Amino acid sequence: MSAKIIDGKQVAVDIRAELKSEVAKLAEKGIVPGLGVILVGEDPASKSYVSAKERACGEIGIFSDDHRLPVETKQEELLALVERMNKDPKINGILVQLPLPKHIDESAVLLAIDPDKDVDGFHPMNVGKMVVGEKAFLPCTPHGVIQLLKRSGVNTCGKHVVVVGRSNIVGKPVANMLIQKQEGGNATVTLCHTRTKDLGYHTRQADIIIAASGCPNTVTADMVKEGAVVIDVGVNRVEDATRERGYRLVGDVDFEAVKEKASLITPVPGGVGPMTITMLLYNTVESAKRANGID
Ligand code: L34
Repeated sequence: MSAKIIDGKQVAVDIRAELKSEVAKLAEKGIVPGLGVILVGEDPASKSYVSAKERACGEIGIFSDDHRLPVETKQEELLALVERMNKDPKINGILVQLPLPKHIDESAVLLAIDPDKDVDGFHPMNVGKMVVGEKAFLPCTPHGVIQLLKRSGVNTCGKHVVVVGRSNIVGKPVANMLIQKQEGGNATVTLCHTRTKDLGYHTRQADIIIAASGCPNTVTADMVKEGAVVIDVGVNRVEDATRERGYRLVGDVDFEAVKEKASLITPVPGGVGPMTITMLLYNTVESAKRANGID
């Protein structure tokens, strides 16, 4: 079987069109959603993601307040900026792009963000709400994965999903979202990680594989059941002298081989990445609505 490719870019375009008309309705009420964007340092991948997020904001009518800080920025300066954004009524969401430089305590910064403006869903308050099934900002990449499955007609109810990777950004939250007793959840979830013995033993039993290890070729064709759905969250830059940029992007899945066994598969680029950005826009619009008593 050759898999159908899930077009994440197209799904992102569809959701952004929906959001754009919501933003237009808010504008009639004089409401403009605002996103505070903070990038510390010069990491090339982070710079390109942040620029893409700001461009996407502009396209649907979200105001973005851009702050690019030097790598040597002190933690107190960063915390002071977050505090200003917490108090600024024009700002409905705050994005502190990760990773932060090593001298900054990431969890202290995430804890400083007002949970009502935590559009990344990384604050422990929102993580806790998500785990107990209360309404919360859902982290963008896992939420993007859930939306991709839903909009591709994949029902997770009763399915065995194997998640590969236990990061706070992807693995842990996506596993949690999939076990929730609600639409988009109700799955049986196995969470695998670097200490898992015989990863292939687990993935071969999966109806759905979510690869979020951060390492190319983590999932190879021999590890995939015929007809499985494969979602590749990885975005790895590998050197490639034949490309103008000097690198190409690959996911965590051996795409060429795995697509011959899967029924549905996401590509990299053009799979989960555009959805991450889209769900950030979604959360920012939600936050603006909540701040104005619209639900
Ligand atoms: N605070 N930090 C915070 N929030 C996030 O949600 C992120 N993440 C991850 C890294 N740090 C973060 C992102 O924004 C990963 N991530 C992200 C965002 C966008 C894309 C990939 C990862 C993306 O657009 N990927 C494109 C290719 C982009 C390219 O050409 O480099 C794709 O099609 O996959």
